[in-house]
Amino acid sequence: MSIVTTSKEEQDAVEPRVGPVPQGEPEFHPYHHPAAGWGAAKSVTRFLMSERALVDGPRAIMKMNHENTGFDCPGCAWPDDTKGLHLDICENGIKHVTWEMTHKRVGREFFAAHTVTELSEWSDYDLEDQGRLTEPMVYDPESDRYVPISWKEAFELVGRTLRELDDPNRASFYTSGRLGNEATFLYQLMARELGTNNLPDCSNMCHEASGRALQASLGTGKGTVDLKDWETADALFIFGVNAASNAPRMLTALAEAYHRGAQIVHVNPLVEAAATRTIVPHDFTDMALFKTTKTSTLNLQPRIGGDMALIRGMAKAILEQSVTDPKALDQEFVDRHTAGFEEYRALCEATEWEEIERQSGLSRDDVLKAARVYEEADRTIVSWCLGLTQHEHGVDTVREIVNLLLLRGNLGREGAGPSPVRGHSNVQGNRTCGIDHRPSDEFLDRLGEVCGIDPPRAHGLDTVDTIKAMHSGDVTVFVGMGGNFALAAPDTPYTYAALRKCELTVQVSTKLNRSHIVHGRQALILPCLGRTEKDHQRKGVQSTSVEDSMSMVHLSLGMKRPASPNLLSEPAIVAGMARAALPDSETPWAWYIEDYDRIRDTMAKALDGFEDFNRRVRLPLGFRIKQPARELVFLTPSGRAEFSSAALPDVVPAEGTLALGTMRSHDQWNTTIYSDNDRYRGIKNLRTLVFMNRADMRERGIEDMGPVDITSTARDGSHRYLKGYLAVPYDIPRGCAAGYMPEMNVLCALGDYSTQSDQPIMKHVNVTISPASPNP
Ligand SMILES: Nc1nc2c(c(=O)[nH]1)N[C@H]1C(S)=C(S)[C@@H](COP(=O)(O)OP(=O)(O)OC[C@H]3O[C@@H](n4cnc5c(=O)[nH]c(N)nc54)[C@H](O)[C@@H]3O)O[C@H]1N2
Ligand SMILES: Nc1nc2c(c(=O)[nH]1)N[C@H]1C(S)=C(S)[C@@H](COP(=O)(O)OP(=O)(O)OC[C@H]3O[C@@H](n4cnc5c(=O)[nH]c(N)nc54)[C@H](O)[C@@H]3O)O[C@H]1N2
Ligand SMILES: [Mo]
Repeated sequence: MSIVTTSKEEQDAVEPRVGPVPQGEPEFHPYHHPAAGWGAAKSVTRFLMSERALVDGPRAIMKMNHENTGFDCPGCAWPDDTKGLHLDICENGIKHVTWEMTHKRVGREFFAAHTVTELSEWSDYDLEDQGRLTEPMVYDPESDRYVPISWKEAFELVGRTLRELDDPNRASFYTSGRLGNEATFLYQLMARELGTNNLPDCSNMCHEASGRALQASLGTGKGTVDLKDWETADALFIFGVNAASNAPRMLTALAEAYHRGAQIVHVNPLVEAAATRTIVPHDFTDMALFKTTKTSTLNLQPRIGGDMALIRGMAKAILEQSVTDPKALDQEFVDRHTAGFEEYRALCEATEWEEIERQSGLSRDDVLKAARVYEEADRTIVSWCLGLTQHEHGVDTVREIVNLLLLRGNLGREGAGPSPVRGHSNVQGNRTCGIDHRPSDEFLDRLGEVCGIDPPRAHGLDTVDTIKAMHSGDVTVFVGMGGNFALAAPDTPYTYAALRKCELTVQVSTKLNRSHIVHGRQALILPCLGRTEKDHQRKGVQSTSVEDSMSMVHLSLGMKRPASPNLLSEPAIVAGMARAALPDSETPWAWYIEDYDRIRDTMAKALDGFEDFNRRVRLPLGFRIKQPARELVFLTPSGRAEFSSAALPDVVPAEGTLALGTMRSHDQWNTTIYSDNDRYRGIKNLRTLVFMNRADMRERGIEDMGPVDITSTARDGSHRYLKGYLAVPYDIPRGCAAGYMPEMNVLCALGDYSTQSDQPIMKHVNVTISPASPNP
């Protein structure tokens, strides 16, 4: 791998403000109220008012997540309630829907009035706040403005540029996880028919580690549990997720679990709101009576990256216990279904308690407490999100979770198993439907046969490799199906420079964002329908399907009038590009778009688990994709669930340095910022902050809310900086710090990605923090 450095000039070229102009002085008051409940209700009302959607908003929300008659919440990937509870909605889901339904529009007059250079100085908040895009636009270098272009000409520009490439691998096709399954399938088909597997996606920055770990251990890239399992588990371990903000409907599951007496253990360097108590938002009696429910029975605060040591400690304790109490271990399950146990047992024995304590940052007592909960539970689910995956050793850590589950046979039965919390609402479906830069031969064989193409076999580029290749000139065409690549990717200035070197950048989007402003020599903005909107095609109104975190596939049907008559659906945009780029294609692109059932009929033949797709997806709750591991069928080399035996990584920060985790505030959706507040963490009017342990602050002479400079040091020794951030004294272990993405992507070196998953290391950035130096 080549060493990547960022020059000072590249860094200075970055626009610093992402969020809105703060509405007042920065404030920090620790939050002591329950999660959700009235605070959430108040916040929703404020948001609906600001988007002028007080009438449409609530009406749409009543249609959200209905059994196959509404649209799927475009927010997180938490599954819909299986009991037909129609109001399973949350504050942030409402915000994401309302954001899409805004009455504001960003039309040709706007683009005529502002040069791109001028817009590059705008905050990301202001760019998106202009409202929904209304027609295709092309960059005009002479006037430095985006000007209108017809769809036909836009497709022709994409087609021509792709056709002229001397190698299809000079193009890269990014997917953000909102894209529905049908568009996803066509998109990957187009890329592969062109001849490339360059299919980077947001999952490369998100759950790549989970997929690889589960694949290696269990022969499936997904979790094995569903909501019913959540409803019957005796113990829930929740690692590294800020559920109250990022998967709020989990709160309901936690409250229910508490009521039935389940143990709920949260493992997180920060005690997040979901680890305290909640008012279940759709329980009207609870709301009326301010009745709170606890959502935690034990909180453990390991150091950043310390989870694997904690899990190893729990496994060690179980194995020690099993010497005197054979019931602690499910020896029969281990013998029948697993491989590699003896090696793992030896490794646990050899791992010293001191090392476990040092690496986890927890006392042996705390580790034993967690082990006891695990041992006493008959059915255990372990759930996790980015706190575990965005690390160098993310794969090993997720595999360690599986190790722990296997010890007590917590797999293939009700109420037990691994349960990753996915990010975007259809990020899991994207993978299932072919967005994978490392496709298996079986997948390609079948795709080739069903679709009559000869798919390329060489692995393609992921997110990090795409950025490197754009920077070096190897990739010259970038297509973004949704998302905001410029801001979401690590090493902001380097990523900007990479995008600017492209011959053509194409962004399929709903709103104006940074990825339109940071563009290639030629650039297109292609505006698409949102999920809430009616998708009219030749054979009538179409719905698309999505897959949630727990492998349920169901239909999503938009019912709002489109934001503009000149929008196309995502499948139609893919087909338009494909027809222009592949004039001799035998794929019936236009025919597919007339009726998405036709796409689904092809998917049924090409994809595993999609048999009889059109019928099953119309069942009231859709259908669940078969999970072999759930049936104790393991598609691994040994045919068994495989224990992994990885050494504990050294995660203790070097003297004077801190491990910094980048994360979301309550009021944002990835690169979309709703406000400068982070209610559950007690923050108002501030995003440029760093949460620190007070002792670490004192040691460095940093005042409460005092200005600091942050310097990261990459593996290659290069430095990156953020200046003038405010230090917030917080309940976080010593040696750890935390702050917000996407601002902090400036600190993440592109070269610092996991050697196990290729995921950028976004939760363990090596930094020094000092009182701010006065401006020169
Ligand atoms: N409202 C809202 N919902 C969202 C999103 C959003 O931006 N806004 N984003 C969506 C997407 S794409 C995703 S992937 C998910 C992300 O959901 P999360 O994983 O909750 O995302 P982050 O905000 O990055 O929060 C990471 C959590 O991990 C903790 N953490 C950091 N380092 C460690 C560690 O070493 N160990 C442990 N145990 N914990 C650690 C942090 O304290 C924080 O609580 O949410 C999805 N849902
Ligand atoms: N430092 C740091 N960086 C991170 C992370 C982190 O924790 N720390 N998290 C990473 C993770 S988990 C993820 S998933 C990525 C997120 O990366 P992305 O998915 O690329 O980014 P988003 O911010 O979700 O994309 C927002 C944009 O999507 C477009 N959009 C919204 N709805 C639709 C739609 O229906 N169709 C289309 N075509 N476009 C739409 C809008 O134009 C909007 O501006 O960021 C990653 N970056
Ligand atoms: Mo994500």
